[in-house]
Amino acid sequence: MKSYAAVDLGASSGRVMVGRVGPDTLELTEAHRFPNRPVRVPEGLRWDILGLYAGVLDGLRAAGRVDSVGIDSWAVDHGLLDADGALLGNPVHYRDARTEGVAEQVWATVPPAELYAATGLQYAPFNTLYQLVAARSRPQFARARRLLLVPDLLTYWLTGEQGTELTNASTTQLIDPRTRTWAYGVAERLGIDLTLFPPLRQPGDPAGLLRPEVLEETGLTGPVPVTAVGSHDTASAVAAVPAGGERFAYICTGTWSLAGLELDAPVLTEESRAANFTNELGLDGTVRFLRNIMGLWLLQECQRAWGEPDVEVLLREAAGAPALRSVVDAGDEAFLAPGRMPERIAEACRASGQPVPSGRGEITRCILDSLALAHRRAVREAQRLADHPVDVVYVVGGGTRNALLCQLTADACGLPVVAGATEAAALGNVLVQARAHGLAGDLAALRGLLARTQPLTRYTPRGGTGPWREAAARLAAR
Ligand code: LFR
Repeated sequence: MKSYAAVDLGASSGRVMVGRVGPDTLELTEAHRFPNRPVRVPEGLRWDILGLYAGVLDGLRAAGRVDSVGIDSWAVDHGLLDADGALLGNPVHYRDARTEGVAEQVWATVPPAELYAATGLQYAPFNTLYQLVAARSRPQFARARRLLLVPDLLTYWLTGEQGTELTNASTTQLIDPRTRTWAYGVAERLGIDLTLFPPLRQPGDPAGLLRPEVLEETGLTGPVPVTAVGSHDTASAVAAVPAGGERFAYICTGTWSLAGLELDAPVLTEESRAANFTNELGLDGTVRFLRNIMGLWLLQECQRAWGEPDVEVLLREAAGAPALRSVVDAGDEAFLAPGRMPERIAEACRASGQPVPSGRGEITRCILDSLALAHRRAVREAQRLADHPVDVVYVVGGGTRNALLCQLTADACGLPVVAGATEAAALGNVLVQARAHGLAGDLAALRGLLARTQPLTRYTPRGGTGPWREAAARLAAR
């Protein structure tokens, strides 16, 4: 049996998990969890990357002896390094406003349809491409010689070695999902210097050894290898979907809901672009064809506004509130920025001529109904756009703790939901390391191990989908 440390950084917390893996064993324990608190300074919203790195070191110390370390995090964000390899400022948060209006500038050179045909990436204002165009007029950018995505930056600090892991690179909008390498044409037309990125690395590739200083600080005994994993957290989470066959959809729930399909090839049609589906790269040559939905961010922001009440209390109140009374479009970019969330939700209900939810229970219910409705829409549209029917929806990630959300998702989709793998990203991270260090098996075999070892809960749809169709029509009529 071998042990692996999975560093998994989410938008609101980071954790270091230890996975013990054998042919019929997969046990995950938490070594350390720490908050990830973005910081607003005069120039904008920033990640406290040094604090996160300190959390990683604390976690490795708590993890003790492991056979390898792997890192995953949210996507798109990055640090810039100068010629000496020193970090130039704090990485900018993807919810920062600096990319406002930047897409239009990009589209004047590469129209949106061409950009989609070349990169398969959904439009999101925070795609690394737009961030780079926003950044390049800044004096700091002139000094940048290297760009490292967040997990690659932390890997560099741990090992001294630089690389660009592919699944996360696919969220930059600078990768061609057909060739699985850089979209050279797009970069050239937009004047983006691809030599800023170190060479691509595949999940499973070696990424160096912990530096002697890191060993000393963590009390570990070397050599300890760092292994590239699906370093985009969603890539790791999709790898950990405990599905048996092929006819499944998945929803990775957490701060975001990422809902879609695993495919062998990207869908680059105009229809898919109009529906804002993305083609991110997954493990073993797969494509993650999915849509970003605002996810539990909507609730987290309300909790923050309400002084952090206990989520269990809110869910109990929501369960008693009237169902599907008011819904909002949980895919709407209008909800991306932080702040005033209860008011913004109320405004959206008012603007669409629906009753305005009042009180915490009703607002929480509105959020959960709206998320389930957005899950339904994404699962249905993905099947149609990819011509890939499904019989079951797997829900993984933090949202699996929310039984009401899982049940509403089953009801809305009119499909059974199987929920499990609460720490999906960490599980996928561990499995890719295990495979790189001797565990045999393709993706299906890894999923078999998950299905045999992880507790799963099945939710059967209740009633017909009529009320959900009606709620969808209400939003569409806006
Ligand atoms: C989820 C996630 C999403 C990505 C968003 C921003 O944690 O990685 O997949 O679109 O964060 O990076």
